[in-house]
Amino acid sequence: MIFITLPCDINHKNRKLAISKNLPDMTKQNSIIVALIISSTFFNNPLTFVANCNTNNGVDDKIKVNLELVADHITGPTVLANAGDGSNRLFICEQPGTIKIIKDNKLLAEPFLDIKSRVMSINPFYDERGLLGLAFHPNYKNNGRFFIYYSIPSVEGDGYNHKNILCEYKVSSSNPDKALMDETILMTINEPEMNHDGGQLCFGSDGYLYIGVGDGGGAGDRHGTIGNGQNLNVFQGKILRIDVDKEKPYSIPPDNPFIGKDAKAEIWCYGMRNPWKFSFDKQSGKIFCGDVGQDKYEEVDIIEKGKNYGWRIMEGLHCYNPSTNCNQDGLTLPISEYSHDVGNCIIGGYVYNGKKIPELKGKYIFGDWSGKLFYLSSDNIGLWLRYPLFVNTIGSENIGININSLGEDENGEIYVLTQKTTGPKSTSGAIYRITK
Ligand SMILES: [Ca+2]
Repeated sequence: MIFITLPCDINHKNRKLAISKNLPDMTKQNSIIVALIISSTFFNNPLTFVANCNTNNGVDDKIKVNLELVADHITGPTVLANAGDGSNRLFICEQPGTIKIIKDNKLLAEPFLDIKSRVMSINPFYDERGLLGLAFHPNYKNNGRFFIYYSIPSVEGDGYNHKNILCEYKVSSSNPDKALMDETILMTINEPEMNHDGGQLCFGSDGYLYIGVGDGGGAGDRHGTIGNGQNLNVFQGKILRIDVDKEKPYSIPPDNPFIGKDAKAEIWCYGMRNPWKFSFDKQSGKIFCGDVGQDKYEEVDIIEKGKNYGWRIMEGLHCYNPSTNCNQDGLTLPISEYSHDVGNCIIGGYVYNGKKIPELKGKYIFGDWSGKLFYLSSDNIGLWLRYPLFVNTIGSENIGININSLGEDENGEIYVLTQKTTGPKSTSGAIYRITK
């Protein structure tokens, strides 16, 4: 594979080629690219381009949106999911352990599920533990099954900070706005540190459940001799894939990539740091993942079976451990990255497949915890370029409050889960719909 990193400015239609200190001769650079494309085609050698965007270069293509307040006074919103049952209700996870319903644009007072007593006690000022994941079974309308991921205390003296558990619940047969309290635990993951818990749950169109797990926390993926991300014998630093339909508590899909190897058979891909949010593009079936960076770079990956996304060898497009001359053989690099000059913690989002904003169709909408909204757009040579998602009423892509998460409704419209004051018990959470 030939790999080349390009700045955002390059070779994008309707935009003047930038002349920067880094690229004094863009014409020459374009000639090199054309030559590489021809040679890679000639030699049947896949060519990978990555847009290395540290500035917002999409001024000419600016798409303007608005944010419509849907609900506020939410406590530490972590997830917005839909049940896919035709009701178009929105289900909001609150980090301390409740799931609330927004029905017909109104937040219901009575929670869908309240498991605050099961979720471990979390620090009111900052904590990454809590209720972190929710996904409804593809056949939820008929079977009422849904899955959550949350943190519970470790057993005293076991050396772990806490456990994250994947559990199955069911809706009440008499009240669609109320879940039963019965719980089946599918998976228990011992976590050495408080942070990098992952927790994203998504069903693919293949009917399997995909689970994002962070690297175990601390900093620099410091657990184990090669870190957790590169260790195929632990769940941490992975996206997992399981079948929740054939056996209890679950089974391994027969085409998982590490079956029969010295590895956990649940692993779909590895080398992740904290894949806090990933999602399927309903149109292409591709998985887009925002993998949170360490100290310098945030990245977006397209997730594929069995691939190694690099952490802790690399942070984004850069060597991390070792800090120079790292071995990049076999690593799959991000489709886009940005430095901490731009943001500090990527919040993965969704490829837009809604109807309200046609110009966003096929673009990957995401955010940064610092309050910025962005989108990636694929150009005609397969480069994903990053642009600010300009919010009209605010006059910026920076909405000025923390972005915890994004979500999608049954119609493909996208929501932003925000919080004005930090801390999982702050009631300053608010949900906004992205509109035209
Ligand atoms: Ca990576």
